[in-house]
Amino acid sequence: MNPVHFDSPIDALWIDCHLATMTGEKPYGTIEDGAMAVADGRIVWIGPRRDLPPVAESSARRVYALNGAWVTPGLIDCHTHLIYAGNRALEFEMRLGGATYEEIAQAGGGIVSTVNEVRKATEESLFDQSVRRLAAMQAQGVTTVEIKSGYGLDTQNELKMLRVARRLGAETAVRVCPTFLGAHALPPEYRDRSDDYVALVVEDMLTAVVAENLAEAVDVFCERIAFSRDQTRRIFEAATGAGLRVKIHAEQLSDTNGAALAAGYQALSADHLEYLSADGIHAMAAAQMVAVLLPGAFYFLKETRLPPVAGLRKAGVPMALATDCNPGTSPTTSPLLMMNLACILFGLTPAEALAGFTVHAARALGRDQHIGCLATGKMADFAVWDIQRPAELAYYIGGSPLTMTVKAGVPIKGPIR
Ligand code: DI6
Ligand code: FE
Repeated sequence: MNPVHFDSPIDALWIDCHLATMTGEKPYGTIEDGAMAVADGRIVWIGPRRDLPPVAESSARRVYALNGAWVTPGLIDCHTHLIYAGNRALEFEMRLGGATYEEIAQAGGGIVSTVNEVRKATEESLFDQSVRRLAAMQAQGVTTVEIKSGYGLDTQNELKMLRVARRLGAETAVRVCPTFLGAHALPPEYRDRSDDYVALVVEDMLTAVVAENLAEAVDVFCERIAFSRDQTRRIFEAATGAGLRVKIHAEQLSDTNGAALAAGYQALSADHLEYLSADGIHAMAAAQMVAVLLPGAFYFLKETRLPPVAGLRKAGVPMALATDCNPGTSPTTSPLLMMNLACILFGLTPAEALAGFTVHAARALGRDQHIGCLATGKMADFAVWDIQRPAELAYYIGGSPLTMTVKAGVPIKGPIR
């Protein structure tokens, strides 16, 4: 039991609820009929209500009785391309008519068409289009989101995207973790000159991103239709040299052994991973990386090759889940739907799916010291759900039983701006 300090006043006491703490060995880390005390935005006491000292209720400035609701850590969406302009419904129709994602990309569609939209958009318009998606995520319990650049692909527009990310964090109730993904696709003006583009990413963009402190991590799309291993290495050298953590889009469409390459740079995570090999799994385990699985993209591209979930489990590699929210391969803002897809398509348990959007997602962002589970000392970021058991979160196909979210101890009500 944790020490109790109810001599100084606490800001809020949360009672009449069940807690899925996502700590310990048991699935969900359940505390039935639990209680949580919050002061200065952090959890200062958590446990079964019967252990709560009677003085706690009188020393709390506010008491929230939740009517038997379930409380989970606030959901963390650790891989998104949430900032973009326009959409790709036309391309969706083309794909349904028989064109493949790679064919569309090679014909100048795909990512590049979103790049054109983003370059045309003002910062204001990009913000307005993106904040709606963030609001939709928040309505599903999200309190932290990672957002990647990668649709600007020149210095000015990559910075524009990251400034929008910063504004989203400042002007909404959602915590934003920005990632620089200059190496997402080759912009048309660098056709056949990909090494020159990588030089621009490293020398120009990254320098500017670091100077303005606009990103916490650097990501690379390492794939035969994107950037090579050598190019990825060059970017990771520069990024780690500048003190940034790295992550990688790897093994999505083929096995380029990108996860193992990233392991050599103490990467936070490797993401997608349908084609991850046994060697890749072991490299990730040794480097204590997180495997970020993205069932939305798998579903939307009608992929058939499954990520090696059993191998990851056996090797003890934590599995996070994310929406991959993007206009081309995962046009969704729904973490709950991703949990359902991960259970049905990838064979995760509902408890693993929730861990994928909480404790393991926090680690994929290097934020696990402060968020991702409900424990003494953690930020009081949580979601309150009108459900009977936590498996319901992965059970519904769409829909959201969310009652409210709380960020740093503050209940978030209504529209998030
Ligand atoms: N992998 C993906 O699935 C997305 N980016 C990436 O590196 C696709 C992004 C897009 O098509 O706009
Ligand atoms: Fe992605």
